[in-house]
Amino acid sequence: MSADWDNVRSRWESIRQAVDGAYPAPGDGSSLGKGRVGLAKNPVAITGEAGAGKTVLYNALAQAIKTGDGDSTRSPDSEKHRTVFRSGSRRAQASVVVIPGQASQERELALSATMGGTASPQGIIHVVCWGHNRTWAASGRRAIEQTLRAQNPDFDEESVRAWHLRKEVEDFRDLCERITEQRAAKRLRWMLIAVTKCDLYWDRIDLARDHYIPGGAVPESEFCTLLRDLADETSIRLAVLPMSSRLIRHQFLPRLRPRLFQLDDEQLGILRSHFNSALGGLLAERGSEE
Ligand SMILES: Nc1nc2c(ncn2[C@@H]2O[C@H](COP(=O)(O)OP(=O)(O)OP(=O)(O)O)[C@@H](O)[C@H]2O)c(=O)[nH]1
Ligand SMILES: [Mg+2]
Repeated sequence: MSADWDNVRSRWESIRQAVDGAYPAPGDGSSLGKGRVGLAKNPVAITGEAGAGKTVLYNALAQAIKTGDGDSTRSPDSEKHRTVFRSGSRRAQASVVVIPGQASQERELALSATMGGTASPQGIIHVVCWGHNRTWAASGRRAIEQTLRAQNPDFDEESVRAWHLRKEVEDFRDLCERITEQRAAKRLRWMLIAVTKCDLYWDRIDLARDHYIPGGAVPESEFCTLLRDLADETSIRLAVLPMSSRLIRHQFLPRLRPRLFQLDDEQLGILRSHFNSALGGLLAERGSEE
């Protein structure tokens, strides 16, 4: 099945206009709530690179973050949640597993356990952040700095972003190959690409859109090519949405200038409620409603 990229793009655009004040947000008060322990319905996996924003995205969807809460820390293990998703009057149960981003035995085990056999998710939220990943350990930050300095002594924020984007696309390639070649995730029906941390690059949001949605930039990004192939080779429903889970400044590397957030709480709420309602729509498809 090939996706209608014009449609994907126009959905993105309507959210951008809502954040910029042209249209109101869907006021249906969607949210994830704590679910009863019961049959695993609607298994959803949250995937993506280390420091991309998976844990914080889950918490934002579950409305577990309040302004002023402490920051997130690296997740060494999978995080499993059973939740009830509320979108207007609709309720859908979901069991969500957040796969840790850093390459490790735990990550590999979690990925193969989640993607294989009967445990296959019906939906994947794949989290990307246009190169604004958090590198948790000081040793990791030093390693990036050394690599970049060797390539160019005047490396800057853009070089750090490019470094992360390269890793991000390889991570996505791996996910796509598991789905198309290894025939993992047999029950997979949809994938939502969450382009998160938009608050850090709202001034260049169109460039981010073209990096992640096919049909915009020429030549196309490698990410777009992978997404296009996924749409052509499978019947998975694909969506690409801008998102922001919390407002917090970003440090690329210790000696570089930090990037400040460019949105306010109200705009964050608009992004969140559009994301929630799209997710609610995907979860509610085909008999998964309570
Ligand atoms: N500005 C901004 N920062 C964010 C956003 N989402 C996450 N962050 C920050 O990015 C860092 C990483 O977020 P996490 O959600 O912990 O990352 P993760 O993908 O779970 O990372 P691993 O646990 O290593 O796999 C944290 O410092 C967050 O506060 C966002 O929407 N905007
Ligand atoms: Mg995490």
